[in-house]
Amino acid sequence: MTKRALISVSDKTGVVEFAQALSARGWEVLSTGGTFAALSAAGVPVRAVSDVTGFPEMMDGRVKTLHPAVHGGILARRGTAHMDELAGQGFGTIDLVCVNLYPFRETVARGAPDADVIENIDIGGPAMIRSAAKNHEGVLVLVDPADYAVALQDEVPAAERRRLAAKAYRHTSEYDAAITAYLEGASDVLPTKLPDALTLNLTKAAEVRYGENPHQPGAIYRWGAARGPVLDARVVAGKPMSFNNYADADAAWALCQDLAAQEQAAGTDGAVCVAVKHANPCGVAVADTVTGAWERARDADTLSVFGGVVAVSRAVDFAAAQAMRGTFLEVLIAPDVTPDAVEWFAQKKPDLRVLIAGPEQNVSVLDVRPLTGGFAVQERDARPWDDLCPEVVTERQPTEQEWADLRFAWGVVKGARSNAVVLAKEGVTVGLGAGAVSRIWAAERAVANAGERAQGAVLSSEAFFPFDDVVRLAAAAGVTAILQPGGAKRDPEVIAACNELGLSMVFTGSRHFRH
Ligand code: 93A
Repeated sequence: MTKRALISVSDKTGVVEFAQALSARGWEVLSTGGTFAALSAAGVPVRAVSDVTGFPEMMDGRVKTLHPAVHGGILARRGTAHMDELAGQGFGTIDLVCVNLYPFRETVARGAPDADVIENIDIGGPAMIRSAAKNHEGVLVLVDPADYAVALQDEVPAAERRRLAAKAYRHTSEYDAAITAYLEGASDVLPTKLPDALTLNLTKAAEVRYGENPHQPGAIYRWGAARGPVLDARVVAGKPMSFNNYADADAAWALCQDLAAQEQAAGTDGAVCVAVKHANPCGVAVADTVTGAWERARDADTLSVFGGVVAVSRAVDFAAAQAMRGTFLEVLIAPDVTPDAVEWFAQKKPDLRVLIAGPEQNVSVLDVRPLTGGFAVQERDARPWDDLCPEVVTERQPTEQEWADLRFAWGVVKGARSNAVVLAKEGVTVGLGAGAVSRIWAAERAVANAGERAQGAVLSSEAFFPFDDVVRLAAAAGVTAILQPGGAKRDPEVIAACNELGLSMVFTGSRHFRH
């Protein structure tokens, strides 16, 4: 009997050649709308699924393969009475199911509106994949173009069919996990692979006088229809934004939001203030009020905050505005600024750009770095603290206060350029070494910054320690607990140094490079 393959793929990589090869081997190929069009355009003999079901694709494609002619043809146990039941309905078997799913993760990743994301939840595809994988003794299931060649063998061994079935269930379960994460509001719906093509589609969003320096032309662009907290911020007072202001405000706001979410998840719900210089944090603090958070962040490094860009996680009121009186700042960005504060800024600090952050919907989760002739693209590092399984690797356990500080320091170090080391105490950074070309230099900078304040502070590093030198330096300065990813060859030496010096050390298993 003629064997039948149902091919319904969103990622059409290699599908024409595969269908051609099946057809040449005498298979009948059935396909859904888009796949049917692609195959017939390439001259591959193909039959529409709607011709087999006797129903047209309905509801914009929501219902195209959900029919007994399809699922009966897949699920009928070969060599049993199921075959008579199938024939009794006038249906034939489907012996191969080749399906990959609507690009759900990719749709989330490009910052599409919620309705588009929901429409990209595939129902019929996973149903067919799961049916075929259940009946893998009689049906081949293919979810990956890399496996197409396997199906072209004359006889596919039972073990191979089982491997393909397991792979199929892994595929649908990861797909469901991504949907669950999206619906629960997670920011990291991880694509296992970024799309083969990205449409950059950049349109000018704002003019700036020049780029990073006056001899470089520059402008601010929007990616597609994306909205951004800084890109779409309202400048309620001050001078026009510059190229560097945009870059630093975006960095400050992103770190501030991440830390505020972290505080909220930990149940402390403090106000966060982040001061940034040249895309790196220079003072970060949590407090009960915005005024308190600002004062602590400022005092963390009174020298570097001069000319800084400041983000706060709550509305700036008159009191907070006045607390900024004595410090020269370039930009302030907040979720809101009360009218009396705006008026005060406009009168007393006419140069300060005061921004009310724009709506954050559809913020791109992609992180793009320019290369000559292209871009390096990755997902933004949005891993939350709750994703980690921190493990204490020393005899000494961190105290409750140290745990809170380690979490806070980890949140800050993630937002700093590598190599980065952060010293923190009671919800404020006391020493920051960022953008250093060696880890020990980052640590030395942080310790020097901290001075006396290193006593009883914790230390966090975004990457592991190749040697025990950072531990010895930190201990000599008075640091009591250290958090780092772990995973270096000399970890045993590093842990031994902590034990010898009476420090606690926590491994997170997760590094956070930011080059
Ligand atoms: O909208 S669906 O959930 N309803 C269905 O009945 C259905 N059947 C196949 N999506 C469905 N598919 C999916 O369509 C497949 O998983 C595949 O990703 C896509 C292929 O559509 P086309 O052939 O029209 O490009």
